[in-house]
Amino acid sequence: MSPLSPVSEAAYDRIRLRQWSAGRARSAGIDRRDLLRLVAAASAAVPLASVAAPARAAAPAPAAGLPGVVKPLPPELFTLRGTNAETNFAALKGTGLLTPADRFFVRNHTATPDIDRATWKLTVWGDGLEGGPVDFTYADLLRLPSVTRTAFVECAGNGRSFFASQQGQTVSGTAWTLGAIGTARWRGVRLGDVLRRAGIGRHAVDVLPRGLDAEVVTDGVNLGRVRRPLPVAKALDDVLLAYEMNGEPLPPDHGYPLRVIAPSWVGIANIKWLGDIEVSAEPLLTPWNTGLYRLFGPGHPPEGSAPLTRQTLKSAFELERGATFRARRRTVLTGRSWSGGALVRSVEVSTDGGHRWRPARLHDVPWAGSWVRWSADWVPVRTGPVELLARATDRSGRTQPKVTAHNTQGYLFDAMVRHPVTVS
Ligand SMILES: Nc1nc2c(c(=O)[nH]1)N[C@H]1C(S)=C(S)[C@@H](COP(=O)(O)O)O[C@H]1N2
Ligand SMILES: [Mo]
Repeated sequence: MSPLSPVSEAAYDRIRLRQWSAGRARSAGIDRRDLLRLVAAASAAVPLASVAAPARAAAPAPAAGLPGVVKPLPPELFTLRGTNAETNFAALKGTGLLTPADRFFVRNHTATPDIDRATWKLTVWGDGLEGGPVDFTYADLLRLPSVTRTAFVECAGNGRSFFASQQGQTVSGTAWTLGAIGTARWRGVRLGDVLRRAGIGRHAVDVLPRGLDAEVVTDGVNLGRVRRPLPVAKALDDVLLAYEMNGEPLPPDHGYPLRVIAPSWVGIANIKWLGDIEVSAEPLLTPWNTGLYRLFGPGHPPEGSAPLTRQTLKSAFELERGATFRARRRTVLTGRSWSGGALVRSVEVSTDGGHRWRPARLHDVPWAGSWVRWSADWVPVRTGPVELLARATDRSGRTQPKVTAHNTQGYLFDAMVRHPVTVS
């Protein structure tokens, strides 16, 4: 089978997993022993989320913000979590399908770097090319055919805190609620166009985009710069190199001047501040597809599941937790549902802790890699505390479950989330 023929994601991952177990894949930019240590730590649920002190911060911290993030992070829009900022879902109410950049979540391993577009270039290199390295300036990229597409970027750990708060389970990593997602209209060039211009060979199997932000040091191990391989089949399918977000140049915190957009895939695949892309004739391993971004724990092999690819099915209310409603007053509950797999088919809402369910109205045509807005009327009758729930069903017939199977790093939480409110 030619590596350039579209293999299914699952088949590819099974092959790469076998290669990894057999020691036949290459560790890119990190010692194999360090990688094995990371994998061992991951299976033991030792926190891996601590990161180096932010280096080369682009700007001093704004009043309501973080030292490593350029844009303001006012508390009505964001909840700060370490080097990251989670979007408050309530702040998405009335914003339309696209998430404005001022309220788009930020996930930084270290800090937003300060990059000068005039001297910046993208280098494509590696033994998967027919020839030597090829550089692209910003102007070169603007001259290539441009494409536009709406896609969400969502952290694989979005919803992680509910493993603990709803299921009583210990997981490591940033304690996101449901706001580690945003949807934007991205404009840029096809990664496939850039790779073909750089002379990708038929023997290429992995494509490794790497960021220009600082190296990540965790538990005394330097993991190097943020990088995570994409199989060639995905790289040549629907992946963009984006220079615009919602019609504006990419904001510094979201990858200026160029980032990867890998629709439907885990957030880590969407490498920001892109500096170079290695095209490899061998499968590549980095911390972000070995110890990180696999499922570890009961039911998974010691080296973890295959690397995570697609995001899962989720729903969220555009509402503060603990919001209050007046009894006997009609109110419209709003929210969003999304999936990286089969499209959302329907959404149901419960206003009595999950006993009775009724359909929500969908306000968008479900579209791959995007989300669907929905609403449901509610006239609360009984006063006191109550839990709201929303659950989506996708076109494969799968409905969000009551419980997500545990994994040590708390990825891909897809269970229904109980949203406490009070009626007074
Ligand atoms: N270079 C680089 N790219 C990165 C990251 C990073 O820290 N550095 N974080 C990744 C992760 S884990 C996520 S979830 C998304 C977040 O994108 P955003 O900050 O634009 O919302 O970017 C990804 N790309
Ligand atoms: Mo992420």
